[in-house]
Amino acid sequence: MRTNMDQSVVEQYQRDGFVHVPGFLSGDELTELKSAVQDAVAAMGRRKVAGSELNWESGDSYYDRVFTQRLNLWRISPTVKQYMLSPELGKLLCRMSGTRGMRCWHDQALIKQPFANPTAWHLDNPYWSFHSQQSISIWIAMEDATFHNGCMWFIPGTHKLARFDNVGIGQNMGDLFGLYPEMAKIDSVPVPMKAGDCSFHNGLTAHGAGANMTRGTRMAMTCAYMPEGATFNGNPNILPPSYLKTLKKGDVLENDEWNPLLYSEVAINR
Ligand SMILES: O=C(O)CCC(=O)C(=O)O
Ligand SMILES: [Fe+2]
Repeated sequence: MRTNMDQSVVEQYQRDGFVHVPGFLSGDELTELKSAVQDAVAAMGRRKVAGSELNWESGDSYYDRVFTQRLNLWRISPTVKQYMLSPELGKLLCRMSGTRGMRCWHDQALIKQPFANPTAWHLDNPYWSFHSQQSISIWIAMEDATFHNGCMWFIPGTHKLARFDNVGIGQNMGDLFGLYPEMAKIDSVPVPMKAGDCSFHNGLTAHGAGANMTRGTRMAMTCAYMPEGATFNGNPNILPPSYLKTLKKGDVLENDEWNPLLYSEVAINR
């Protein structure tokens, strides 16, 4: 994993709210992570969140046909955990987002099946159980992501325009722009990737992906991260009921079982 990043990459991320990093994984790393993700997805069957009885996929909704979505693979795959929760990656995420510590929010395998629906424009952070201008996600291409099979698109600078209001990932690609008309005035940028490339995006950057027009899959492994010290905003998202019932708004989200710490300057200086 290429976690040693030039300052120009960090600056690009901070300015645009996203950045593309070619060759993030070596060929061997790609092979190892991809087979671990495939095994974990197979082990989960129709269960969407590892280690949770909630959220079974029916398979026939519009959203189910945007992508096959499986969350928290790190809980059942030591290899996925080793990559997505790596301390070196955590340190890079802190550098990019300007925070002192980073926890895992959730990982996700996102596989656009043949002829899958597009991913409507959206923001990520408003879905989650904390609000932060510094949340960050990594999106790693496990297969080439192309114009044909649904590569990611971003709108530069929108992380500076967004509030914590959101729309769902529905059938209308452009609903987000009803909420944020100013974002529709900026040109969107496609990010086709070779397998092993990655992108980083801020949880408030507007992004989406095209339909998969091909008979092949478009497989990505992603992970969202929460700055250390972020507090509960009342939104359950994927937190389990047993944990939710112990939380009230404003509590710091610091449960190591659900949101493990990748890296913290504070812990290192202690
Ligand atoms: O892979 C996709 O189509 C969408 C990914 C996404 O929205 C994300 O990683 O936040
Ligand atoms: Fe997203």
